[in-house]
Amino acid sequence: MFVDRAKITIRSGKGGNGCVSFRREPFVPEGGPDGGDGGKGGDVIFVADGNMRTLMDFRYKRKFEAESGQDGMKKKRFGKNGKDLIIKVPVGTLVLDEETGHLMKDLLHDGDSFVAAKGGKGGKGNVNFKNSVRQAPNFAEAGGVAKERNVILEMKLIADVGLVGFPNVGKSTLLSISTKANPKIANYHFTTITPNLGVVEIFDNGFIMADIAGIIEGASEGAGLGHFFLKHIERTKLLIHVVDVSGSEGRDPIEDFDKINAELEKYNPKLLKKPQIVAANKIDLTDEESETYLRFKEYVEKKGYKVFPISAPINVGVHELLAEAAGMLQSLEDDSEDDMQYELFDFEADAVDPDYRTIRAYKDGNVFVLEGKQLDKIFNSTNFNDMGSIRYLYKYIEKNGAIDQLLEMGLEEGDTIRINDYEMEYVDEF
Ligand SMILES: Nc1nc2c(ncn2[C@@H]2O[C@H](COP(=O)(O)OP(=O)(O)OP(=O)(O)O)[C@@H](O)[C@H]2O)c(=O)[nH]1
Ligand SMILES: [Mg+2]
Repeated sequence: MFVDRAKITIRSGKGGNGCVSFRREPFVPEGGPDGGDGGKGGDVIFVADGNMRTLMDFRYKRKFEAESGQDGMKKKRFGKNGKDLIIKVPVGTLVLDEETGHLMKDLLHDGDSFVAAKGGKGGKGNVNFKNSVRQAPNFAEAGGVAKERNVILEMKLIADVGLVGFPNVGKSTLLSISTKANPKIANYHFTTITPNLGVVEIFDNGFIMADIAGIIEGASEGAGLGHFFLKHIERTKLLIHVVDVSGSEGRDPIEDFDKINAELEKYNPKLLKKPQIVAANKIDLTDEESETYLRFKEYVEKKGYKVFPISAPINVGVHELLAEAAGMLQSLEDDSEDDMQYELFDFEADAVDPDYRTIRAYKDGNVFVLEGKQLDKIFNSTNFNDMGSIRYLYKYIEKNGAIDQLLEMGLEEGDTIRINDYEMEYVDEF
């Protein structure tokens, strides 16, 4: 089975906390602060790996977490940075943010990489907070929080060759005879409802062939099933257009041929510009000298396509067809890159949060509550056993106008202010 979508949870490492420590030396009565900085948390990084073919691995492991930074230590020693977590994905994987559905990155080339969750910054040790007034800072900065998000990995099938054609013309039969793939084959329309992939092993380099659902008239506007899968063949380098030349269903092969090409062009004009080889299938039900076949051959060749009469189930003519495909692939440049139709989401903009500094104030019963993102960060860095540290928090709140807001809401001396789960009594003069 071919998996082309997976949902996973990633989490970067938390930054290590800054250390609170003071130099202790014999005969030095009051050593200065010497708490070192915490290490940075590890990033979660996606890397495209040319050796991976599927997203199968992600069905079994769904949680990925980078290492946290080590806390700072005394004697100004830095905590170690957390190790980045590298997640390998197949080339051609799209990484989408689950919450917004935005495309974060399209990993198109072998080795492409991107940071999907940045590790938290290391907190500064108390040695950094010493100044002329504050000789003995009894607090340090907490490490930056870890970032967790759900991402969807999506992979467009990257096949070298795409099989297109009306339903029931023998596309899956051709795939099954050319590769180890085992698609369902049956004598009715839309036997194939999900794409199948197979590796054609011919000469030295194999190539990947994809079989999609049959295409019918109107597919580009959504008729039938084929349109769901046309996107899968956008990135193929070459198309094999399978036509039932026996007219076994009462249709004319030339009309079939034109209709499919018209649908491809309507869906995306680039599809019709791709090199195309014509597989004239079910030749066993007619013959190479028949008028219908000769008429078809002449028509198609005049348009510049090569035609190969084949009978897929009995493996007649298939080798010649595949050899032509392999030869053409070798002479083709990879034109898949300019096929991008996605709007790129500016992932970095996500980090610039206009709301970061805002403090929200409201009343919960008798308690005055304050909430804010930067407030959270400073709050987490506060050492509540140390007056200097609490004062720093208080000054921040005051400077941001939150106290004024609370006073307007009726805050009086002795009232309770709550930040996260910490409650403190309001005193007018700190
Ligand atoms: N006589 C004959 N029958 C064939 C040939 N190729 C395929 N068939 C038969 O045609 C029917 C349809 O074959 P499939 O390979 O399922 O066709 P498909 O194009 O994948 O069909 P959908 O998935 O429905 O679009 C099956 O019954 C096959 O056995 C052929 O060359 N000669
Ligand atoms: Mg099929």
